[in-house]
Amino acid sequence: MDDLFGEDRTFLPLDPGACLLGGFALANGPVLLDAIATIAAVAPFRHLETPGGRRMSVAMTNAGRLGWVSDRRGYRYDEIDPCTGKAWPKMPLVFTELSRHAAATADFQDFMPEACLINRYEPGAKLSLHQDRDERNLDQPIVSVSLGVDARFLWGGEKRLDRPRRIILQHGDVVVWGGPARLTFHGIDTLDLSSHPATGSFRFNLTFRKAT
Ligand code: MD6
Ligand code: FE
Repeated sequence: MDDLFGEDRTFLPLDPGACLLGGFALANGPVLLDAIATIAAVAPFRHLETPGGRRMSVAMTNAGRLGWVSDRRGYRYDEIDPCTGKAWPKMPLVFTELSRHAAATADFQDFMPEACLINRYEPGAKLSLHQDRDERNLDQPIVSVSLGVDARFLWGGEKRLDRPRRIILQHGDVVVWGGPARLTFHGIDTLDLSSHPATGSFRFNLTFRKAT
């Protein structure tokens, strides 16, 4: 699908090692949203505390062997959900297969996700510029799936102060990045109040990682 500027969103390179696969997950949207609801019934969305003591505006949960968590002690991956004291819900097969297919399409073969962080944004929520560096294996890419309300994705550089580009992420879009782009600073700008037929005022994001 082309946008007004004639860019091909079905495979849009962002930087070496990073690309947007526009609409890649569109056909799986309903199944993915069903799976998110099933996961959240067991491991509820919660607003984690940052190591600095602030409540994150994005609500999070996880699926898979490992889940990403944050508290006063720092950021880490944990096999146990601190909310329930139990293991995280299993990664649904559709998650694993979609993320592997997206990674391979972006030329990262044999991606094997261990963790799926599920982010839920409400209007006003945002995610400040950050690097994903809590994973031991930085050779593996990250696969990120957007569902629901559009977001302005901030795509920066190697340094926090590099001025970020703004890229609109829509329902069904997938971003894959790794290799030379693996430590690129990125974030999500404050979510607008709007509505999507599949999710109401929410945006969901799935990020798949090999954590260990
Ligand atoms: C989001 N995503 O799209 C936030 N991190 O809601 C991330 O922070 C992110 O999309 C690493 C890789 C892909 C991502
Ligand atoms: Fe991130």
